[in-house]
Amino acid sequence: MTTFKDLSESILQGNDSRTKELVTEAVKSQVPVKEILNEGLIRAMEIVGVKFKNCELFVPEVLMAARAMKAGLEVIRPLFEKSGVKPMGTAVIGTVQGDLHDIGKNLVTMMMEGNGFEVVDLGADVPPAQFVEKVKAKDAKLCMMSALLTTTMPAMKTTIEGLKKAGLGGKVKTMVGGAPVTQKFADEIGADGYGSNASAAVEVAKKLIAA
Ligand code: B1M
Repeated sequence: MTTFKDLSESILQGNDSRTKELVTEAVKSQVPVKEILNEGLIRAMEIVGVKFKNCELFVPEVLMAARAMKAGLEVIRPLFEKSGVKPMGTAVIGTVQGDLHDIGKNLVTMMMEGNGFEVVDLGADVPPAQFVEKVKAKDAKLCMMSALLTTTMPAMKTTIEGLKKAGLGGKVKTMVGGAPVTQKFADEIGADGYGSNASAAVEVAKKLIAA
């Protein structure tokens, strides 16, 4: 039987095939998907973060861990996707310009899709103009921005300003998130919503759509 300790170890070792195997085993043993995600995959990346900060892990190891985590995510992704659910609305999502961190953004995407949103994922390092263009083209109800670096957080403000300049201010709701982002920052830059984690992001997105 898979333990979260085994799962953490396989992610820390950057072993993607083992991670996939362990997540598959956990699913077969009927461990709730949310638990696999929160207690297994996300917890492991938190440990990676601490080790990275303490210089116990370096960029290549962190990248391998990220790849292993993604392999685990792919196993549970279909379980989040409900078939036949009418889309709640379209959301455009991306990691802002200058920022390559995409794991948290991918999690938010997955949770949004699992909750019936149609999500257009622009990837990482997304310039403000690209957000604006896609929101317009897809008539999106939500523009969701992720940032993991304090240095890239200002790009969220620039993007919100770009949407307003393009006349989309009243049409699209903006949401921000990522480890260094706070509710206070979201308020300061005029974002409509903030999510501290992927589940919270979905709840906030639903409220914004309903408003
Ligand atoms: Co980077 N990195 N990194 N890194 N990295 C951090 C962010 C850092 C905190 C590490 C540290 O020093 N402790 C630090 C930032 C410091 C700062 O800005 N104050 C840092 C740094 C400095 C850097 C580089 C500059 C390092 C270098 O090159 N010297 C460089 C920058 C590259 C760039 O972006 N231009 C860099 C590079 C990398 C890798 C490429 C090696 C890799 C990224 C791989 C990838 O994403 N494909 C990486 C990683 C993996 C990390 C850490 C270790 C883990 C991030 C992660 O994936 N967490 C990270 C340390 C940490 O955060 N503890 C670190 C797991 C993920 C599930 O959490 O993304 O927070 P998170 O997402 C959460 C919530 O925040 C929220 O939901 C998610 C799920 O709950 N959320 C949203 C996220 N987006 C949301 C959007 C929403 C709502 C909620 O609405 C729109």
